[in-house]
Amino acid sequence: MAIPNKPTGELLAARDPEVEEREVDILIVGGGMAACGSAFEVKKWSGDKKVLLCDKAAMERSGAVAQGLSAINTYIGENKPEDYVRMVRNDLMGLTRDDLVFDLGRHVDDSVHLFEEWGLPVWKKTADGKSIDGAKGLEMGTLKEGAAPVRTGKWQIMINGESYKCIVAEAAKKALGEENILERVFIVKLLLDANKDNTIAGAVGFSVRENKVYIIKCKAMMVACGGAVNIYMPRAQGEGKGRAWYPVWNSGSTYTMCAQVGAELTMMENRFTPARFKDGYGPVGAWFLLFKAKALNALGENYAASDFAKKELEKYAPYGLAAVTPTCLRNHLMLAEMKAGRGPIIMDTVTALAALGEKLDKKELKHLESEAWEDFLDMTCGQANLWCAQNCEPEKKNSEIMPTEPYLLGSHSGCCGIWVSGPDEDWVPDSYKWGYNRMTTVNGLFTAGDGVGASGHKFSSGSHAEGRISIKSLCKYVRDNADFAPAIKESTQELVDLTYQPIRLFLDNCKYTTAVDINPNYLKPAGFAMRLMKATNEYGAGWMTYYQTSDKALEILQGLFSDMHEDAEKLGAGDLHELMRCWEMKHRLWTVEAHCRHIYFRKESRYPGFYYKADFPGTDDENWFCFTNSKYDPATGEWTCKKEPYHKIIPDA
Ligand code: SFD
Ligand code: AMP
Repeated sequence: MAIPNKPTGELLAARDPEVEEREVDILIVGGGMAACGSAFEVKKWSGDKKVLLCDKAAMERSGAVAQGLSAINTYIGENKPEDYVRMVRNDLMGLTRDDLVFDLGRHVDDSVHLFEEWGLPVWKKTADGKSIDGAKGLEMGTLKEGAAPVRTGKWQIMINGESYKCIVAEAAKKALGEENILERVFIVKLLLDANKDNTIAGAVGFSVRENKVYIIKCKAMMVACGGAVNIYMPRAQGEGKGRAWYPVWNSGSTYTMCAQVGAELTMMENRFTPARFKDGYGPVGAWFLLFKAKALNALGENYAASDFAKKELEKYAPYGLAAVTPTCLRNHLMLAEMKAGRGPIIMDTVTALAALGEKLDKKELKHLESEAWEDFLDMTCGQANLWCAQNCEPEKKNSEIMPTEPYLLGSHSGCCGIWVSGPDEDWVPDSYKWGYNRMTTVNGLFTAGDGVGASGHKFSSGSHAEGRISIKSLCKYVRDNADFAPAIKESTQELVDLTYQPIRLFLDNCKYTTAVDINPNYLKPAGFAMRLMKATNEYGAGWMTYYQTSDKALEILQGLFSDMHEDAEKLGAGDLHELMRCWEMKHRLWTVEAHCRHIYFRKESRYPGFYYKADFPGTDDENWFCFTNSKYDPATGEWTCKKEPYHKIIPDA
C-alpha cells in the first residue's frame, strides 16, 4: 500500500503517534533488488501464509537501482558457474564462500530471463557482430531462446536500463499484492522472541508520511536493506554535497539491525572504494570494457601496463597476477601512480571513441556517442549533468577518474555482510551450513543481496536471484516451525517511546533557543553526520589519508565511536523526515563501527587499494587466510571477533 506523496513541506511530528500492530507469518524488510526477488517468489512456496513487505521508500525507485543501470553485471550465459566462483574469489583476494557463490551462479540467469520477459530491453549481437539495443534487441529473440547478448566483459551484458527498477518492482508488487506492501515505512529495530532463545519475532518501524508506528510480529523475516553510504566523508562537499556513487538512502540498516539481535557478521573489514569519474561518480565499467578506454597517468602513459605496475601486482601474487586484476588492486595501481607524483588519472575517452569510430559510418558513430551518454543517463544522470556543466563531449575531451569514499556492501565488488548458512547439500562443509540456505545465525532471520557476506559480485541480477533463493528456504523454515507463536519482549509503549524518542526530545526542548538547529539539549542528524564522517575520514582509512589507517588510529576512533553512541541518544527530530535521518545515523554508526572493529582485528591489509593498515602492510596468507567473523551479544552488549576457516570447494582451474 503506497501512501500518497506529502502535499507541501514536511509533516510535523506529533508526540504520540498512532500505533498499528500487525501479525504476519513472513516479513520482508526492504524493497530493493533482493526484496523484489523475494516478493516475486514468496507466494509460490508460502501457501496461505500471511506476508508483508516494508520498504522505507517507494519500490519503483528505491535502493541502488533507483536511477536505473546500463548493464547487468552477472549473467552466466555460455560460461560455467565454477568459473564464476573462480572469478569472484580472485577479485576478492582469495576469500569467498564458494558454496554461496556457486549456488548463486547456477540460479542467476533465470532472474535475467524474467527481467527481459517483463520488458527490460537487453542489447543483442547480430550474426555479423553488430550491437542492437532498445526494443530492436528483441528482433534477435530473447536471451532465454538463445539470442546472444552484447557482452562487455565475460560476465556483464548491456541493457537499456533507465526503468530497470520500475520493471522489477512492478513484477514484485503484482506477485505479492499491493495490499501486502507498506511503502515509506522505515524499520528501526528487529525484535527477538520473548520465549525462544536467539529467535526472531518481529520488528518495529514508523511511517515517514503519517504519525504512525508499526509493530509487526512475524515467524520469520528476510532483511535486505542494502549496504551503507555516508559513513565516510564524501569527496563531494559544499556545492556537490549529497552526491555519492552509492544511493544515499542505504544507511547500513541490514548490518546494524541484524547485528543488534546477535547475527554473526563476516568480512566487515571489506569495503568498496570504486574508481569513478571524478565528482560526478559515473561508473567506469562500460568505459573500460565496452568502449575499451585506457586509464592514463599524468604523463599520458597506460600505467596499468607498466613495469612499475607489474612489480606492484607481483607483491600480491597470486591474485595480482591473474588475467583480470582484482578491483582493489586496480585501485592500488591508481593510488600508487598518484603517490609517485604521476596523478591525476585520466580516462582516455577521446582515443577510445575515435578507435571504435574508425569502423563505423556517420550514423553508427552518432549512435555510439549517444550510447556513451546513455551509459550515465541510464544510471548516474548526475555525471551526464556534470559533463554538460563542464562542456565535456567525451569524444573531444577526456575526464578524470578517482577512487571515491568507501562504501559498505556485499553484492557489488565488495563482500562485507552477514554470516549465513549455505545450501543444505552434501558438498557443502559442515561449518558452512546449519539447515536453511541464507539463514543468519539467528533462527528465522534470513538475508540476501548486500546482506550476505563473503560472496560479492552478485550485482543487480544476483541480488534478485538470491532474494528468491533465500525466501524459498525461509518458507521451508516457516513450514518446519508451524507451531511457533512469536512473542515480543518489549511492550507497545516501550517500542513507541524508543521509536519516537528523537521527536519528543525535540518537542521538549526546541523553544529553548531561537535557532531550531542549535540547542544544548539535542543535536540534529546533519550535524551528527558531519561528526561521524570527520572521524572516520581521519582515523578509519577515508580518502583524506589515502585510505590508510593503523591500530593506534583505530583505537582513537573507537573512543570517538563510544562518545557518539552517547550523542546518538541526543539526536532530535523536528519532523518525520528528520526522524528517519536520526535513525539512519544510528544505523550508520553501528555499521561503520563494525567495519572498523574488523579492520582492527585483521592484522594485515587484505584489500590494498580499498584500505591499508600502515602498521600491517601487505597480505599475510600464513596467518590471515581465513574469514573474520564478529558478533554483538544483545544480552551483554559485548562484541567478539574470531577467525573462521575458509574451505576451497571449487578447485583452481
Ligand atoms: O555500473 C529499507 N549495481 C550494479 N549492478 C548491476 O548488475 N549492473 C550495474 O551496472 C551496477 N552498477 C551500479 C550498481 C549500484 C549502484 C548504486 C550504481 C551502479 C550507481 C549494484 C546493484 O544495484 C546492487 O548489487 C543491488 O541493487 C543490491 O540489491 P539489494 O536488494 O541488496 O539492495 P538495494 O537494491 O539497494 O535495496 C535496498 C532496499 O532496502 C530499503 N531500505 N527499508 C525499510 N527499512 C529500512 N531501514 C531500510 N533501509 C533500506 C531501500 O529503500 C531499498 O528498497 S555499476 O556501478 O557496476
Ligand atoms: P563498474 O562500472 O566499475 O562498477 O564495473 C562494472 C563491471 O565491470 C564489474 O563487473 C567490474 O568488475 C567490471 N570492471 C570494471 N572495470 C574493469 C576493468 N578495468 N577490468 C575488468 N573488469 C572491470
